[in-house]
Amino acid sequence: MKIEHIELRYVRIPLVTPFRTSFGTSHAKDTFLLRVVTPDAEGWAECAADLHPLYSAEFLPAAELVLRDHLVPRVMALGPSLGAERVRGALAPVTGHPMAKHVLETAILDAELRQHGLSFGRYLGAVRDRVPAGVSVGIMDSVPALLEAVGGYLDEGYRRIKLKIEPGWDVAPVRAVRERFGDDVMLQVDANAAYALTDARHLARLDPFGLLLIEQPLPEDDIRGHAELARQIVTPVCLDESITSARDAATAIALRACSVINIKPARVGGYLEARRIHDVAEANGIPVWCGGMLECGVGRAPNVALAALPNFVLPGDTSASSRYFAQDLTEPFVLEDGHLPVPTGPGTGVDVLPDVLDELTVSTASLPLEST
Ligand code: NPQ
Ligand code: MG
Repeated sequence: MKIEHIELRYVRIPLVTPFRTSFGTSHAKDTFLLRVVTPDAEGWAECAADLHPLYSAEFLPAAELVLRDHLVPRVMALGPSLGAERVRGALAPVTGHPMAKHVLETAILDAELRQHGLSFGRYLGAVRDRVPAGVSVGIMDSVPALLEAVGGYLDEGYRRIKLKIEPGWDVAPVRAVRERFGDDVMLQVDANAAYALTDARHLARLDPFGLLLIEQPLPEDDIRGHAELARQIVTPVCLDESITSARDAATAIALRACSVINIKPARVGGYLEARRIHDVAEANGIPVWCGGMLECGVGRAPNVALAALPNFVLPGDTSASSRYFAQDLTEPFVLEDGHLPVPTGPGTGVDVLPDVLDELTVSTASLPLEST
């Protein structure tokens, strides 16, 4: 495959409602779309990094720099042997930056699959044509406001509720949701690393509520802490930020630091590594689910395809477009009976809407293809 042009489109998409987590509040989705032009097809992908290095160390301006100065030159140096399955190896000498690697590999994979008329789902090994949708509910100013939001999502048909938690907003909101909506609601919580191991006894107060899991209670590098916490609480421990590769997954599983894994392709450097994590977890009897980074349709489509693999046995954060955006950059993903359809067209199976893209574009940059 020959790359003729690589372009970054920075976009800012307003959120329908502010999204608060233990690390901050977002009012809009800021990202860039990476477009790869080849003689036979175009590929598109969405960068999952935020403007600020809060969820992880990566952030958008750094992703652009590492792409321009380090990642794109290494991929171009592959010459005629360039292909999506070669990208991870070519980029391996560059330490870290999984989200920058992910956006480049995914755009190249999209171009390749479009060229061959193959969908992400078919390529990755999807076994379902639709996936159950969960929703991630931000930290609110009050319990009544939370109950109104959760009630609305349940009315829409979401199959699983995830509450964002932090110290001071954990037991009370979980109790309130259970009391109002009952024990049958599939309910889980996500701390985004906001706790310490010394909070173990406090977190054990969540045990009576029958949660599916608690996601990433401790800092990302604290695998041992998660293993110790998992011994002290009944709620299953799920890792998100801690898992950046299939090797991480194997380590965390072996050390009993988690009994569930959240797979985000962006966090692990792309869909090929995401599938390896799926396979490692499956071989160990560890269920996985597909996380989300407030993606627009460009990034949501391949996530939905991934979530159709066999060991994605829990509903993911693959919500409908309307959960985040009044106007998506693609045709919106719409909830049908609590599920999203797995796209079937070539590549991601979705296309950016040119008029919406123009309206929401903040700036455009071309990446030089000659190594400097
Ligand atoms: C998580 N996502 O599982 C992440 C965290 C997250 C759906 O809960 C801008 C960009 C804002 C990425 C807020 C969900 C974000 C973001 C939260 C990721 O931990
Ligand atoms: Mg998370």
